[in-house]
Amino acid sequence: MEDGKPVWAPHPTDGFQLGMIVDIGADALTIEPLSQRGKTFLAPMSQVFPAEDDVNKHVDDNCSLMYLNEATLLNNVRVRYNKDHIYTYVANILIAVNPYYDIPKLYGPEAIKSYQGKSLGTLPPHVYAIADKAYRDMKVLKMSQSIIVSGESGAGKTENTKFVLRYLTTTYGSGQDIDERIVEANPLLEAFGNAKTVRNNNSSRFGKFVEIHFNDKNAVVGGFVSHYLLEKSRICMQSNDERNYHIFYRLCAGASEDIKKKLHLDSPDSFRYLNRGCTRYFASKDSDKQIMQNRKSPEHLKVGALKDPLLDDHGDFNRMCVAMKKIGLDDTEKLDLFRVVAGVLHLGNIDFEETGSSSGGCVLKNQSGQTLEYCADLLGLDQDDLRVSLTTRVMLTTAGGAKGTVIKVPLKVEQANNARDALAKAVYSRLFDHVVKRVNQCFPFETSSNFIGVLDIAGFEYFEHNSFEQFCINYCNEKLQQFFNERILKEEQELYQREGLGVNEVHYVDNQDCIDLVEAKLVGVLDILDEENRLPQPSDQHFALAVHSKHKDHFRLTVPRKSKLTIHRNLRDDEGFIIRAIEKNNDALHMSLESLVCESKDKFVRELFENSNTTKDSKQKAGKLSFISVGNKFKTQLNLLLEKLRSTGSSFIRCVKPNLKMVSHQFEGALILSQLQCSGMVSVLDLMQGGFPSRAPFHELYNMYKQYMPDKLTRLNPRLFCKALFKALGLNDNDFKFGLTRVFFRPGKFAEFDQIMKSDPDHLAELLKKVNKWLV
Ligand code: AOV
Ligand code: MG
Repeated sequence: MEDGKPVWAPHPTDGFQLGMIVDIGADALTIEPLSQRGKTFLAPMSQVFPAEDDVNKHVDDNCSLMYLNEATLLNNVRVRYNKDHIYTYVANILIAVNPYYDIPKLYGPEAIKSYQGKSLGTLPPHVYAIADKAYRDMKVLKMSQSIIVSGESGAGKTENTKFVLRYLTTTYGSGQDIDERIVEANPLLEAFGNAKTVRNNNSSRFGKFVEIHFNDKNAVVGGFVSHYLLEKSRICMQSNDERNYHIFYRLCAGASEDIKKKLHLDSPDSFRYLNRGCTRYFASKDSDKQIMQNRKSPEHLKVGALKDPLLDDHGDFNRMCVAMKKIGLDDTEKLDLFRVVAGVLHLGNIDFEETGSSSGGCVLKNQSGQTLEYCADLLGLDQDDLRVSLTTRVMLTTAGGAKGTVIKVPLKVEQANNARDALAKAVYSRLFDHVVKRVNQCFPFETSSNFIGVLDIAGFEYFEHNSFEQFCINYCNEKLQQFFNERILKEEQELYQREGLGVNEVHYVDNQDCIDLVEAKLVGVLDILDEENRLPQPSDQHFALAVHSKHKDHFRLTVPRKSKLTIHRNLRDDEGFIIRAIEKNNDALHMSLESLVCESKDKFVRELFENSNTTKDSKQKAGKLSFISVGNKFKTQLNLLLEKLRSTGSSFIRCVKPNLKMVSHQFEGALILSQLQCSGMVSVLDLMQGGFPSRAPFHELYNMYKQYMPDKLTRLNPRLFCKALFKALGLNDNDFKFGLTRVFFRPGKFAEFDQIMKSDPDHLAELLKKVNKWLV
C-alpha cells in the first residue's frame, strides 16, 4: 500500500469503507474513515486492502483491476450493481447479483441474438455469454459441458438456470416442440418442488441437473432432468411464514368447480398440512403488500402464508395448466396428479384419539370419518385397511427362535400421527419423482453426441437450527467446492506449469478431510448414521456419541452438548448441526402402509410405488420396519453427479443475494462480501493477484494485428511477432510473461496493453514500424 492513498478498511454493514492509514501498529492499523474525518478505529492488518485510484470506475472483468482483493471486488460489483450491470466476470467465472426487478431489455430476443457466437469478453458480462461459451466449447472440443450455478437461497440460481436453458434452446434449437418443452417443463417442476420460504417466495426445495442434448450437428435433440433430495418435512409441517409446495394452494385456488367437487377441495385453510406453522391471511389489500415486503415489521408476522398477496395462486394455476398442455400432458394425466395431491391433503386431516382401553391404542376421531373416506377414495385404498394400517403396526414375534408369528400392535396417538405423516411424505415424494419422470418423457432423444448440463442446487445453509437437510446440502456444497477448487485453482496452477512460467505453487484450502468425515466407509458420519438406524432402538444421542467417539480429536468436530454434532467448515464459526437425523435418514414406510399403497385399486397410485425396493426387503423381514438410507442414497447420487461433472468442461456462475428484504436497489455490502468469500471467489482473487490473471494466445494477438503488418512481419511466427511487439511497446518485463502458447499479464496490465493497442490507428502504425525496426 502506498503512502497517502486511501485504503479499504472493514465496515460492519457495508463490508468495506475508504479510509486513510494514520498509524501502523504491530498487527493492527489505525484508520481514519474518509466519511468521518477526525475519528479513527483499529483494523487488523489482514483486513485492510489497497484501493484502486478511481473507486468509481468499474470493469467487466474484475481481473483487469490493478489490485485484486475482496475489497476491490466488492466495490467493483457495487458500482456495477448501481448501474444495473448485475453481471461481472472474475476471469471466466460469472458473478450474478439478483436485481429483484426486471431490468429492461436485459434478457430479450435482441440480447439473445447479440451473444450468439461471441467470445467471452467481447460483449458485457452476461449469463448468455456463459451459455454461448459452453456451446462453443462443446462444439470445438467435442466435449460435453456443465454450468454450475451456485449461491444461497434467493440469490437467483433458478432464474439464471432458466435463462441458460432459454438461450440454448432459442439459439441452437431445432425449431421443434422440444425446444419449447425444455423451457416449459419448469413451471411444472416448480409447482411441485418449489415453495415460499422466508428467504425466497419461490424457493426450489430440490436440486436439479438439467441436461440439454445435442446431435452431431450440434442442434438440440432433447433433454434430461435429474433431481436431488426433495425436502420432505415441508409436506407435513412448515416453519412460521413459510408455505407447503405451491401446487397445494394453486389447486385449491384455481381448479374448476367440477374438479374441486370431485376432489372435495376447500380453502387451504381447512387443511392441516397447509394451515399449521403459518399465520392466517385472507384479505389481499395493498397495505398488506407493504407489510409483506417489510419482513422485519411485527405486522408482517401476523399476515401469513395461506393466501399470500405476493403470490397469485389462481393465475399461477392457469399458467401451470398451460405449461402442462404444452409439454403434452392430457386431462387424465392432469387429474391423476391433482387426485393424489388432494389425497395427501385429506390424509393430513385424519386425527386420532386414545381409545381409553387397556391396550393403549388409538382410534380415528369421529369427525375424521368423512376425511378417511375422501382420502381412501382419492388414493384408491380400502377405508378399513387404511384405518387399520394407520393405527396398528405389524410385528413379528420371534419367541424362542421359533418361526415367528405376525401380530398387530396398536399404535399410540403420536405413533399414528407419525405413520400418517410418513405415508403423506412417501406418497408426495413418489408423486414428485413421477412428475420428473413424466417431464423427461416429453423431451426424449434417441442419440446424443454431447450435452450441456446446468446444475441448480441450493448453496450452503446455516440456520439457527440446522437439521439433516442442511447437513446434506452442506455436504453437497463441500463436494462442489472441491470440484471448483480442482477446476479453477489446480488447473490454473497446471496451466502455469505447462506454459513453463515458473510460478510458485498456488495455495488453496483443501476440504478433503471434511468430505471424508462425512462419507468415509464405516467411520464417516453417513455410515455411522446408517448403523444407528439399523439398531433396534436408534437414538440421536447415541448417534452423536458414536460419531464423537470415532473421531475423538478431529479438528472439525466439537464436544457435543446433548445430541448435538458440530462440524466446522473452514474457519467459519458455525451454529453447528443439531441433527435429528435418525428419522429423516429413513425412507422406509411401515410394512403395512407400504403394502397398502402398493396394492392400491388406483392404477396411477400403484404405479407410483412400483419398483419400490422396500417391498421385497420388508416382506423378507416380515414386518420389521425396514430401513432405506436417505443419506447414502444422496451420497451415491452426488458421487455420480460429480463423476459426470468431471467428465465435462465446466463454467461457474456465482449468484449473489443483495439484501435480505428481497427488494431492488439495495446493496448490503457485508452480506454480499460474505457470499463472495463463501463461494471461493476470494481465494480465486488471491491466486490471481499473485499470478497472471489475464492472458492472450499468441495467435489471437497475431490475427488481431496481422492486417496492419508489413510483409516481413507476417512471415514471423505469432510468438516471435508478439515478442517483437512487446519489446517495441517498451512494456515493463515484470508486467507480463511469455508462456509456450500465450502471453500472461499481471493484474491490471492487460488493460494497459489493450489501451495502447486500441488507441488510434496512426499510433498503431507507428508502433508496428518500431516492431519492424527492432527486428531489423
Ligand atoms: P434461488 O433459486 O437461488 O433460490 P431464484 O432464482 O428463485 O433464487 O430467485 C429468487 C427471486 O429473485 C426470483 O423469484 C425473482 O423474483 C428474483 N430474481 C432472480 N434473478 C433475477 C433476475 N435476473 N432478474 C429479475 N429478478 C430476478 V433457492 O431455490 O431458494 O436456493 O432453494
Ligand atoms: Mg431455486
